[in-house]
Amino acid sequence: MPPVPPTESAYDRMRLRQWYLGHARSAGVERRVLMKLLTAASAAGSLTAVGATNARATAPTAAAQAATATAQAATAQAATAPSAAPGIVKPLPSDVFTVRGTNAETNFAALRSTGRLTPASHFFVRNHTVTPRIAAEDWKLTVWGSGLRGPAVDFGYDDLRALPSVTRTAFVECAGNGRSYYTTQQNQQVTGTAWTLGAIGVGRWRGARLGDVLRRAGLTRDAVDILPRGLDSEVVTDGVDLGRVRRPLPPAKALDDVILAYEMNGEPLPADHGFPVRLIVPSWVGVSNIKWLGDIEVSDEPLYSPWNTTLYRLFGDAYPAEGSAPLTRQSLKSAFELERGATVTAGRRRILTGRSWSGGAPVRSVEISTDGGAHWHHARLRDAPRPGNWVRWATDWVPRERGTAVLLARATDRAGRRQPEVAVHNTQGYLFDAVVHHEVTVV
Ligand SMILES: Nc1nc2c(c(=O)[nH]1)N[C@H]1C(S)=C(S)[C@@H](COP(=O)(O)O)O[C@H]1N2
Ligand SMILES: [Mo]
Repeated sequence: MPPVPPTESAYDRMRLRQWYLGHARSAGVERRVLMKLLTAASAAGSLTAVGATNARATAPTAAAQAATATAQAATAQAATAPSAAPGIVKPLPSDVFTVRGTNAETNFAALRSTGRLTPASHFFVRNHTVTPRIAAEDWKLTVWGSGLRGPAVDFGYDDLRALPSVTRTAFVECAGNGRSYYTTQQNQQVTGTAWTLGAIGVGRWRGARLGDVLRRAGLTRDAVDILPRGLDSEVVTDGVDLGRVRRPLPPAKALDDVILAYEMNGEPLPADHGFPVRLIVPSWVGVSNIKWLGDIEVSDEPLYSPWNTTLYRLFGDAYPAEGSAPLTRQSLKSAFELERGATVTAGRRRILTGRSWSGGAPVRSVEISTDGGAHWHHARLRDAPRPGNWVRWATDWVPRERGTAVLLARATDRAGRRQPEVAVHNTQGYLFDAVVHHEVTVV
């Protein structure tokens, strides 16, 4: 029987209390260092927007510079840089991607020609360092820790493929998707990669259930945290080595719908998206979906890493000093499949298309305004709403007045949540959910 924890936030409050009391272990980074980072994060009111992480030793100087550029500089750089991001293997044509430091954002307009699934050629990449090249035959996954009945258990690529497989359609979306709008739309400072709305993709993932693997490895009822870790290099931020990307999952989620994916859209995973095996954690923040998975610690005491203490919590005026609970579900967003500042012809009918999604519940409806919010009407949904997926929508528009028109799309999900006009600020710019102002020029 899987342990049944309380709600996500109650689970976390308990963990955080245990950690402060010294009853939880900081996995792989000193407690003292984490405490310092935590203090800095909660005090960070006036930081400039940066991609704060650098690839250790491997990134060329240009990459390091790009990764530490300010939001404005990053945007300017993206406009002029050749379509290459240090450490990303696949081609990044500039009509499809905007390079941001070690990451590549999908241009939403480029999704117009794609279906509900995002092809690998269009899927955004978020790399803390660089894409490692790993051969399937050299790869193994080690499951280990105090929450197992016995010693560590290894699974090879073929072992994993021999387990019963499941297929799930799910988005992977960075928690910072939409972050730049805190600054450009709300005039607030945030840290992190200055994404617009393209740090999301929807894949059809096939793999083994994490629950099956954990049970085979001898999971006990005493396990309280499951810590998957990537094989890419250590992440160094401001001179502090945070270790390899890892973030604990509560057993309730790990045993629910999480898979160890080896296929994306019917093909082996591409290198940039985690080959040979990555985690897929439906509806949760992107960082949960650990790529290039190498080991999983199963612990009978609570675990902490920078990715659930100083990073991926909400800090700021609206939140307690130690931050919110670690982020779990993604927020609600909508985007037009149209270039920003596009030129459209007055008096000519056109079809506006876009997509809306929510980590909370399937999208129920989408409203559109073509006059900056004075009038709203419902868009036609072109997909059946499903959890962890987006819906494509369309609406007709005949632009009348010449000049600037502000297009708005506002989704409501089945949990009753509707995109607000203003997102509540947090210092790291996570979970933006406000309606985005999409300006176009009518000529
Ligand atoms: N090992 C590892 N896993 C990782 C990351 C990483 O840098 N290293 N980035 C995370 C983040 S922040 C996001 S948003 C997603 C992005 O997945 P994608 O690059 O396949 O789009 O992967 C997550 N998994
Ligand atoms: Mo992310």
